[in-house]
Amino acid sequence: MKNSLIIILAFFVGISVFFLGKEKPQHKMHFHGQQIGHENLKIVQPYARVSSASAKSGAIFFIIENGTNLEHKLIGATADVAKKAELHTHSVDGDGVMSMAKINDGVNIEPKSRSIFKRGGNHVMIMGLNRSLMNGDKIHLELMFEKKVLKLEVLVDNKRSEKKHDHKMSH
Ligand SMILES: [Cu+2]
Repeated sequence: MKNSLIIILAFFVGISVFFLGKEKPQHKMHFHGQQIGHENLKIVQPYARVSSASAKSGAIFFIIENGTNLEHKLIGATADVAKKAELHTHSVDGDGVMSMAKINDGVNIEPKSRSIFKRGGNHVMIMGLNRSLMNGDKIHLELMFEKKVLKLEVLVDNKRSEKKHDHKMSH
């Protein structure tokens, strides 16, 4: 009697271990318009780059995650270290020459999706820097969305490579 009880117990322990082991980790974040698990509008992985300590301009990159059920539109930015901050994108002309262009009509982020601002693509351009920026320096950035303003601190990170993004982006 005791033995069969132990066998039954062992059986149930075995079954639960089996099912626990099968449980896959939950990936709440997805790319390309798939579900995002949280319910906020937020900025992740921000960083800034300047070409040198004497540069008069720089660029800020980040990912906007719109976990809400509303469309959000980024329409402008300000930074404490610069006279002016603009939303920029890159375009390639007929000769394959890449140049920057100001985004005049904002950037829409669909509900439950994300928008990646990265090198060679969309970025916030900070112009007329009022001091020299070095690696590790802090920038106070305000991102103006139509429905709200997000404030964040961005570190200058000239050594950051874009590899992490490229890997996640590949499909
Ligand atoms: Cu630019």
